[in-house]
Amino acid sequence: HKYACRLQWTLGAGEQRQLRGGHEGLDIDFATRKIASHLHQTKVIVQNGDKFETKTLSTFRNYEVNFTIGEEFEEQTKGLDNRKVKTLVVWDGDKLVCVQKGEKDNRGWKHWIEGDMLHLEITVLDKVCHQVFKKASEIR
Ligand code: YOG
Repeated sequence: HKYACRLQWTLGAGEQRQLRGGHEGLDIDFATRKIASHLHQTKVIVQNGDKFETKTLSTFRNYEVNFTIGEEFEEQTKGLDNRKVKTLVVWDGDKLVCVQKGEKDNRGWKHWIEGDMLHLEITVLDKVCHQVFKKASEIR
């Protein structure tokens, strides 16, 4: 994983599964859930060795978070559920695994790549949201 690259991925509205359950798990209000479940998102991931810059872009809201593998940091989920969590991202084989310690138990996400697809599994409590993004571009 020692390389620098920028990957951009797009998610179609039909490709997010069980998202509503996750939104409820995070106490997102009905109106926001309604909007969020129909969003097309773009995921931009810039990797430089152990350092990652991630952007989740949509017409409704954007979310950016940067992290270094193995270094716990305080994450403010601004514009999402607006909570403060202690976040740690590590590699588990070829999966990027994130644990977000805070008010909500069993919270985190996993990223992995299968061919031209970027998978994202977001978990909170007993809810799991699986999103599949298609590769849009690659700039090295
Ligand atoms: O991604 O943590 O990729 O590195 C998931 C939405 C919806 C706002 C966002 C805006 C969680 C209302 C994933 C969606 C639901 C719903 C576009 C962000 C919460 C609120 C931003 C994320 C990781 C992994 C960052």
